[in-house]
Amino acid sequence: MLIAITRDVSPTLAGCELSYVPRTPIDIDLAAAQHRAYQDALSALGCRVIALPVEVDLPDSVFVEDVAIVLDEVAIMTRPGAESRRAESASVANILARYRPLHAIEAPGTLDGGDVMRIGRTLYVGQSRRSNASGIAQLRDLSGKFGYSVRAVPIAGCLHLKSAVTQIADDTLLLQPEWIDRAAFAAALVADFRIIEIDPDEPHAANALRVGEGVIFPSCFPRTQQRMEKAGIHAICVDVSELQKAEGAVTCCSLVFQESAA
Ligand code: CIR
Repeated sequence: MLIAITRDVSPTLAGCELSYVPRTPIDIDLAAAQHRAYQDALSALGCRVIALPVEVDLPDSVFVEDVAIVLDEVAIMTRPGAESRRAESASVANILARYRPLHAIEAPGTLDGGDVMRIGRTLYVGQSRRSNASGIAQLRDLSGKFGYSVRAVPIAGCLHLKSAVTQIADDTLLLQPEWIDRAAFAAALVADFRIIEIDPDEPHAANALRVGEGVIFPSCFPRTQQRMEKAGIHAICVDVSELQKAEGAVTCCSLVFQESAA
């Protein structure tokens, strides 16, 4: 069974961290409604959704992806690059401990889950403002014990690796070429990977969430969605406009994993 850990939207979301998008007013009621629809999409794709209670004092706490990396055998609590986000970890660690042995990135390392994309036994990690060399090295050591290899990937112009690239099918990546070099995935390409580039008019469209055989995708990127459809990939579209104003998107609002550890 697939588990999806989520957390309801904080009423203080408007005080979120922002790096590459300008601050604009956020409609909190609409954000909460959009988040419920997102949770419904996760359920429709077969997840048992666990909604952690609101953290009123933690504006970004809806973005649970950033505080943990859940692998088949183990979960690694990150140490988010934004100090304001570090207190989000405790409640997520509590729930994850039911499903996986826990390890943790320690100071001076920083790492955001949004920077980590797994393809097979390889973890691609964005060298972003949030994830530093120590955090990446610690991830390499911790995950290496379970047979994963880590490849650090330069990114530019966006918050996280998964702002620039996500996996949308066994053999397909969705990628924003202005923010990441497709050559970083040459090793995966050898195994017949396809890369679909986002439509240039939709610069933020590379973040899609693969859940089982399905994909959740923001409804505001129809041109990129059409490219996916042409490639035979059908997405469930959700409106996440208010979460996007907080520099979030669809991967960042959940931690999705198989219930039983390998
Ligand atoms: C932040 O800057 O940390 C939040 N406002 C947005 C985090 C989005 N997380 C993600 O894409 N994994």
